[in-house]
Amino acid sequence: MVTDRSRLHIAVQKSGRLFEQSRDLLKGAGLKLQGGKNALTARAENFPLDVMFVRDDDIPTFVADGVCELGICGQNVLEEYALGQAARRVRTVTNLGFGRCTLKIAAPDGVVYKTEMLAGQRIATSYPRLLAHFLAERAIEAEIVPMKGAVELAPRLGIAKFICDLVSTGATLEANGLAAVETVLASEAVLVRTLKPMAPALAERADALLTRIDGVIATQESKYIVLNAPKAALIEIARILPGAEAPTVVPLAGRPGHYAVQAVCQESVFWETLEKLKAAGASAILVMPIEKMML
Ligand code: PRT
Ligand code: ZN
Repeated sequence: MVTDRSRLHIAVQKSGRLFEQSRDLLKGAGLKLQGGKNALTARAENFPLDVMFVRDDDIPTFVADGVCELGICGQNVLEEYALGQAARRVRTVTNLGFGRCTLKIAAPDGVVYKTEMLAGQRIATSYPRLLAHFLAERAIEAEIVPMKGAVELAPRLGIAKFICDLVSTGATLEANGLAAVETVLASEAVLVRTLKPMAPALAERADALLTRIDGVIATQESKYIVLNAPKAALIEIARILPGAEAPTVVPLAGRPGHYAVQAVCQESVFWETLEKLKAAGASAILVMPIEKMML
């Protein structure tokens, strides 16, 4: 594939569990994407970036080879790929907070599990390298049965006794009479960057986009809180505000000893948090979403 070296390229899953949130992240970073639903690429109108829609399994290769300077994929896919390489050729820039799942070993319901039990057994998985690594670290020899999909059927079909597969809600395991017994890898979507050298102008564009993406991620959890409080309550209130560094405290006009407190909270603000703030003496508490943030 020949790519225009004056533009950035980001590899994103074409369809599947990561597609929507990957697209929303890019939109949140202000990119206006052209191209229809079935297009293989989309051009950003207002940023020198092309999006390439590919299968998630191919994303690490695209980024490692420098066909795309950036990519979004699950850590599961990334680590499985990396274990097959002599050296790491992509760098994880940031965790994206979506696509969370766990690669787990599962056993038939009712098995009283111990790790050593895996020795000599057949384990079906779509992640043979991650599983091999897990077993090697524990000096367990077992037979890995690679499968492309429908791994959860393997025990019922007599192909393997155990499986090693991604789990999010656990419903698939449950429906197949299996129970998760061991964690191999906790995963979420990550933004990756090629380790191939980039021309300085392109690297600058990548940095600019990554700064925007960091801002999008920061605003997702962050809230802006404004409240009133008497002087005596300020220390306790600052302690309760979740993930807020150095709140702004300004005197309230006409109410001696009372202050307005403003803070960016970089963690979730729950009703319980508001109740605690009120109990500590806060009043007129406002919680507002933050639209854009540049850190
Ligand atoms: O076509 P392409 O190759 O791009 O897509 P794909 O079918 O290989 O991947 P896709 O879209 O299923 O998943 C993309 C990524 O989403 C994965 O690589 C993970 O990083 C992440 N992810 C998050 C998951 C899950 N949750 C998940 N639950 N990927 C797969 N599953 C499957 C799992 O394999 C099992 O079959 O969902 C089932 C279990 O789900 P629960 O909810 O029943 O536990
Ligand atoms: Zn895939």
